[in-house]
Amino acid sequence: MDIKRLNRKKVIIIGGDGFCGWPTTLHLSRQGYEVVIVDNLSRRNIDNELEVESLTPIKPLGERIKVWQELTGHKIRHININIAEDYEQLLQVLNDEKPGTIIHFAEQRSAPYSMKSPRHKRYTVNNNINGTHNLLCAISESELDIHLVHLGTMGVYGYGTAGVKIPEGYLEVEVITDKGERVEQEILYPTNPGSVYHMTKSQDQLLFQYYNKNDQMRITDLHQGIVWGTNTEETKLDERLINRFDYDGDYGTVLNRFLMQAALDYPITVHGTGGQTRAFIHIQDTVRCIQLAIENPPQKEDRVMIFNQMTETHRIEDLAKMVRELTEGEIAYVQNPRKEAAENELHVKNDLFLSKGLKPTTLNQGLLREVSEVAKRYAHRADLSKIPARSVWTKDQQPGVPEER
Ligand code: NAD
Ligand code: USQ
Repeated sequence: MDIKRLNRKKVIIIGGDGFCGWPTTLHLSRQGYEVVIVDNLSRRNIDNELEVESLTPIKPLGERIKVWQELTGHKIRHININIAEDYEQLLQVLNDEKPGTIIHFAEQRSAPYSMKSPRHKRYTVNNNINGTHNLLCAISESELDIHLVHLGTMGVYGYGTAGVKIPEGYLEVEVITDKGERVEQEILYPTNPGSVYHMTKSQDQLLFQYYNKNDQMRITDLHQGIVWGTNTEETKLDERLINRFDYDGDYGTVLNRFLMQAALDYPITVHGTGGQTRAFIHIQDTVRCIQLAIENPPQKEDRVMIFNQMTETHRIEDLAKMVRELTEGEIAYVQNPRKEAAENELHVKNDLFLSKGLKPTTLNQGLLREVSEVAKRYAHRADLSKIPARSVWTKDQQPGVPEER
């Protein structure tokens, strides 16, 4: 492989039109990276399918890119490819562009959407696993020494690990051989996905292990927690650069949903008892972490580098109470439409990002208020009928609808 052929300051962002991808695109463009977005706009089509829109009025991708260039002089290009299907075109893009880094955001990322029906389960598996494998295969076939940075999820670990601090990807185990000798071994932390979506991320991990071992591919897998917030320093520069704000029962993530619900005088929908504990990260830290990951690539001989991309953990009920205090909202304990533990502890290591210089943005009243104000500003765009989580994990479960709605 000829390292010199690569443009180290060029980044292909696959999924660069999405919630995490768009602010990352702008952040890296501002930092002097040449950015090419590859995105088939499937997320916008899913909005059409679900008959829902981002709470914030997002502009077409072409307009977003034009506004950014007018404001900053930085050029961004967009190539419309379905990476799960258009293998030859994807390979051509890699050979033409020769990027130093590819960031892979392009997966169907909603757990409830992945559980809606057999069609949604199959779409999620086909899109996510084929997309990831096509990308690995294309990098291998191109013979370019590209660093692949993938957005994975904390959900691959499962959440029921009382008393165990979740390590960054790997677990040291002691194996007893048939001669009775104790041998130390490092294995991938056993996966325990909670939805078809999370299962695809578990499968991704094996694909990375294999290509890393076979092709010495340089891969960083970021096990990200639930992202909250909407805007970043760059998306705030002009309303036409605004980021998505998903609030519906399929794509809205929990803290943003709670803030939006309270802002709209809708009951805060806690699933079950709210004893579930989850890992969180603010969108501004997402983009910072990705820059840190790009700038600290693994060496060719290294194993897949896994970072836990999260800054704090919270119980869902505690978040609901925090939002209630901030906004005087009301909490509704609704049926849990998911199959998940009613209560769990969660302790997570995130030493790698801290060691690379991340200064975590943790939950604070100012930031919560900022999201709540965005929700209030665009409240008139909300369709209240889209708020309840209606996708159930098994047929005998009930949707998460507050009683009076
Ligand atoms: P998103 O749905 O907003 O963005 C994904 C983007 O990828 C969309 O623009 C979509 O059009 C594109 N895409 C999907 N499939 C594609 C394909 N086959 N070919 C080309 N483009 C395709 O999702 P997001 O919230 O920005 O999440 C990005 C990544 O981060 C996902 O992999 C997700 O699993 C991961 N992640 C997200 C969160 C979160 O809270 N949002 C948390 C942890 C991890
Ligand atoms: N929940 C509620 N009320 C709601 C919505 C959700 O109580 O109105 C609960 C859910 O039951 C769950 C928790 O909040 O226990 C988190 O749900 P979520 O939708 O915010 O997060 P999740 O489905 O796990 O998925 C999101 C992203 C996904 C990412 C994942 C990171 O959509 O792409 O991988 O967060 S993690 O959770 O760490 O695996």
